[in-house]
Amino acid sequence: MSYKNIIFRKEGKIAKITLNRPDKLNALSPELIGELEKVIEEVKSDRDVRVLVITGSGKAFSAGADVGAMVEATPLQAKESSLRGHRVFRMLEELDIPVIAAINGYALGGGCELALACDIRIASEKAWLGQPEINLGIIPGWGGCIRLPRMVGVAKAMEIILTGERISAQEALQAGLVNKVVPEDKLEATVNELAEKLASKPPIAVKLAKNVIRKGLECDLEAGIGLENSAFSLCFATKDQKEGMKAFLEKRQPQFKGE
Ligand code: CO8
Repeated sequence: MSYKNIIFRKEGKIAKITLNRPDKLNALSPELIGELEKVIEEVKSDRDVRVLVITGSGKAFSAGADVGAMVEATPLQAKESSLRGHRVFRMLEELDIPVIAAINGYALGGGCELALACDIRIASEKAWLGQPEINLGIIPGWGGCIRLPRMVGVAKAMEIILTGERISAQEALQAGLVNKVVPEDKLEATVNELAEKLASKPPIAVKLAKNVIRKGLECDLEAGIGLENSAFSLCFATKDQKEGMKAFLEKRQPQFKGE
C-alpha cells in the first residue's frame, strides 16, 4: 500500500512508520490519521513483524493535531475527530508487538499523545514534549488527560496540561515520560539496537506480558493477579518456554521460534 503522509518501511522483523509532513512539523491531519489507521492494520496482519518503530521526519516527531483542520469544527465534528484518533491510538496499544516512539523533536499535543500510546519512548536530547492544548482554548483530546497522569503521576500531569508549557527531553526523563534520552545523532542507532533486542525475544511471551501490563493498569489488583496468572500458565503451552529454559540449563543462547 502506498501512503502520502507517512513513509512505511520493513527491515527484517522491524517495521518503521515515519510521519512525513515535515513542512507542517508532522501535524496529524485527518488524512494522516487515516493513513496511520491503515498502516497499523497492515502491521497487525503481518505475522513477520516483531517490533514497530514510530518517528517523524525533519525537526519534529509531531506538533500535534492539525489546528487548521479543526479551527471551525462543530462540537460533533470535534467529537468524531477525537474518537477517531482514540481508536487509532488504541489500535497501537493493542498490537501484540512492542511499539517504540523515536522522539526526534517536538512531540506536542496529539504528537505527545501518540507517543504516550507507544510502549517505550526514546527521545533525542533536542526533543520537546508537552500538551499545549490549553493555549488553544481546548484540552487534550487523544488521551493526554488519561494516559499522562498514569505515566507521570497526577501532580506532574496537572502541571504539564494546565500550564501548556513544553518540557525538555531531560525533564521528560525525570518525570518518567520517556525511557531514555540520547544525543540527536545516536537516536536512530539506539532505537534500532533496542528494536533488534526486542525482536529477538519470544514473541508469545512478549505479547502476553504487554497485554497483562496494559490490562493490569485498567483493573483492580485481584483481577490483575488473575490475568497474570492465566497468561503465565499459558506460557507453558509454548515451545519457546521449553527452549528458553533448556537453553539456560544447557548454558547456550535460546533459539525462539514464536511457537
Ligand atoms: N497544526 C497545524 N500546523 C502546524 C502545527 C499544528 N499543530 N504545528 C506546526 N504547524 C505548522 C505551522 O503553522 C507552520 O506552517 P507554515 O510554514 O505554513 O506557516 C509550520 O508547521 C512550521 O511551524 P512554525 O513556523 O510554528 O515552527 P517553529 O519552529 O517556529 O515552532 C512549534 C514550532 C513551537 C512546535 C510551533 O509550531 C507550535 O507551537 N505548534 C503548535 C503546537 C500545538 O499547539 N499543538 C497542539 C495542537 S492541538 C492537539 O494536538 C489536540 C489533539 C487532540 C485532537 C482531537 C481531535 C482532532
